Amino acid sequence: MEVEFVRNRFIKHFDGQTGNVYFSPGRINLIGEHTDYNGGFVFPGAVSQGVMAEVRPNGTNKVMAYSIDLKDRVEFDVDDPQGPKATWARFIYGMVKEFQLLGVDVKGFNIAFAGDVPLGAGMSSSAAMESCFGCALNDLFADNKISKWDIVLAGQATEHKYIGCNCGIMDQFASVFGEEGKLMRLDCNSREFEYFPFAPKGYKLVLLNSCVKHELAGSPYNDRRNSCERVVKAVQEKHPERSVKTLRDCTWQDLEEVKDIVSAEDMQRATFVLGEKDRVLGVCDALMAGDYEKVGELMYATHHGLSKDYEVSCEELDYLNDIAKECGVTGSRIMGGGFGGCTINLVKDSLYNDFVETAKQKFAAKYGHEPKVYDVVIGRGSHKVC
Ligand code: GAF
Repeated sequence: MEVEFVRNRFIKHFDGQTGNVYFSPGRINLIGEHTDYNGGFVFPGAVSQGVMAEVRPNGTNKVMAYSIDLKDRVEFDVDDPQGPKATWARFIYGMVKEFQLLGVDVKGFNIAFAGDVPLGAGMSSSAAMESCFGCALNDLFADNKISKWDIVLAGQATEHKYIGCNCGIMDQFASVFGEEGKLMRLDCNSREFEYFPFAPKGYKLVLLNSCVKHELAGSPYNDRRNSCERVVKAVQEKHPERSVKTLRDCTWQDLEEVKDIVSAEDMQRATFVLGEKDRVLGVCDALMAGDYEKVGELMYATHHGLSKDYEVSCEELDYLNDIAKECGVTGSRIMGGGFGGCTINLVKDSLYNDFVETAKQKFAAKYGHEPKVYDVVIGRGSHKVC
């Protein structure tokens, strides 16, 4: 995204002066879905698409915000206890509130922002906003003293308290910590992570967007999390002597022991999560061994689990996955929270054109429109642009 695009609008919609410009990306996730809020592993990376904001303190206590994409303007006081109604503005409000809780004296500012992360595509446009606003608040009002992890947690708290999505920390983590050309394996329990350079020779990562829009806030996403927590509670009751906090601390034996206490549906969800934990570790080993066929096999297994056990797929995503299989694509699966959005595909260079063309044709024949295609470029995390 071009700075001039945001700057021209910032100048036009405010007092003609310029401010500082910040950028934060959306993310992909190679594997490890719905594991973050279960204390498991995830394997994300930042993408080149993101949110760019120009921000300037305005000497008042008012935030004057302009969404370039929605052509909407909202004002609120930094001490307003309720905050604005418009969802897009609540992301700014939430970050302001969370920074205040961190002890930062946030003053009023003018902000205009735009994004090129497709909305509802499972690429974390929300986290891109949160971390971009967090990066700006940190620079303008906190001398950059707020740690990256605190920005990640402020973003997650914004989702929980002001948006209504009880998400984990993967998306905000990827947006803040991302590095060019590198994926990251994060242990969501200990928060330890490692960078993995990712440039598989002879393969590409490509996203196919079904254009079925997902909306995680107030959605079955939170129900999935509740299912997992019910299973954890049952294991805790069986084993008060152990410290069981999340499904990460549960074994297959634990699941077996509570299978008659929890519902079949909750059990099915927990089964997926335990399997997914192993698959992320399997992908790490396979990547280190350069075994992309194994990586792909595990991606298909994840898709199957997300579709049949965790039940966060939809007909369109399953169809894209079937097409990938038919075309001989190495690995393919739903990416992100699910209920719509994209599949992520690991495809051999030699098959790429055939796969993308076939997917476009077949999908359009069935659903009346082509899927959108995004070649993945693993980009840099949150930063000040100028
Ligand atoms: C969404 C959430 F925001 C993440 O925290 C994560 O749970 C993901 O869905 C599923 O892996 O993107």
